Amino acid sequence: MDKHFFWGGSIAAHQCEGAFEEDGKGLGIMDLVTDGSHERPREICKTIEKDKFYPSHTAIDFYHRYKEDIALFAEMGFTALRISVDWSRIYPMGDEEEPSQAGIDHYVSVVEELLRHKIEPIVTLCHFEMPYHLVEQYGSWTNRKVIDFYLKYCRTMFEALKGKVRYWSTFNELNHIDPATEASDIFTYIIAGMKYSEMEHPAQTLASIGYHMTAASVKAVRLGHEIDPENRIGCVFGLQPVYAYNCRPDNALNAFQEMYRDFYQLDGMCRGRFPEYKLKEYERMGIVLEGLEEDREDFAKGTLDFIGVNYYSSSVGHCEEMEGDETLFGGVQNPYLELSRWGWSIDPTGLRYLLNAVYRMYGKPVIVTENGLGAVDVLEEDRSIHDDYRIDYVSKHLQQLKLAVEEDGVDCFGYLMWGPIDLVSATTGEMKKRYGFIYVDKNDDGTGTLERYRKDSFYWYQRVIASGGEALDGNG
Ligand code: BGP
Repeated sequence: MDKHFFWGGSIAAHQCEGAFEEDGKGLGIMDLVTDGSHERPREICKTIEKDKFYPSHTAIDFYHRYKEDIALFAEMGFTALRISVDWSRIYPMGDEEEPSQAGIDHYVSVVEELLRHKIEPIVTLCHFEMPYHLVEQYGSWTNRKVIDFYLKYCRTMFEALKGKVRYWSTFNELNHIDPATEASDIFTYIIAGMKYSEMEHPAQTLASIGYHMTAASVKAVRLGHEIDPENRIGCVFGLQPVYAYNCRPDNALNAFQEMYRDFYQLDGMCRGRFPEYKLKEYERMGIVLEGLEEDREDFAKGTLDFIGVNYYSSSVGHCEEMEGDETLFGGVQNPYLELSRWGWSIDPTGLRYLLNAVYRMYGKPVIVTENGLGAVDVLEEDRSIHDDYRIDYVSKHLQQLKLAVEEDGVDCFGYLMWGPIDLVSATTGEMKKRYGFIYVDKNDDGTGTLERYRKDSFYWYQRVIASGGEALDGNG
């Protein structure tokens, strides 16, 4: 791979930092979500209840251990790390006049530590970390005032990290909410702090949230470019190929529609205008959007510099001939693919398919901002962890990524593995669903020493990076 290709990983503040009450941090939406499991959904609370366990409150204590963890990433040879800033550390309530200096200082220190190790920081401005007060007091993204609060927060970070951070993402996975389809509570909550089942007019609410976040992103891109023209600003999407079950035209059309449902915001951010087809659909559904005229210029001038793709699995479009289990992100399970223990299909070819689709559609540089396998790891007595299944997963995906770049000509400039250090699962709240190259001694109930241990995959990824992506087989 090109020598400028970014090799690294992605983490998110609410899943790794802990320290949820330190240095004036406000309550973030994920601070109200309890632990759960594959079988038991996480509970979404309105206040913190004493007898419940909230994994984000302590997480893996990255807030205090970031130096030690960044040294481990450097040891693996990382050239990039995607982190997120927790909005509620900068503006604890979201609507204050002045930001919290302690919050800003913390992220400046983290970024400086990365730079000291020659690791490029890639900063997500909102990875499910909205101040809860903005939900309670203002109705979250249904209210256009929240766009202004978000932009104020973005300005604070663009200015604080000017000259230090060049790569930004306005949001993480603001997709998965489409007014035409039923959403799950956890998805609408992590994106906007609101439960789907409690929305009075779900279609209108989801459309407003989706539109306002898209408008917030294009405005943030403009702002970031004004503050520093060197800034490269993208947005991260959680995408998956949806295959047609067979060549019956109806099935092909349905699979297409199910797949591209996740793309309307990306269209809006890349093509200089909010998509006409979505407005037509809204008209038919009686949905009204506010601010279209006012935001027009921002859409035209705030197009993305790059696209971040989070890729985990693929699915099959619904059709009469096949009944299968529903997947988390829509569509049904593909009978040709194996599933992870959490029911996510494993489809390396899907990564090549998706990178091609996204690159050909928009012609913009693409980066894999997340990819990985959630699995149960065993810590042996000698503190080793033999995770050959993870090596196999990442290796096969990297082989497909290479084909996309070297044979198909996709301009993909990096691979960031999700959760290079074990952290709290977003959908289930578990620690046991581990992604890392680095094992963290922490259990689902919060017990554990928090010690870090290198897994077999740690040494494997180190060899992959050192070889510039050549040594992809299990033995390096
Ligand atoms: C993505 C999110 C991440 C991460 C990942 C894995 O959608 O951007 O925050 O959590 O999925 O999901 P999980 O943690 O539920 O296994």
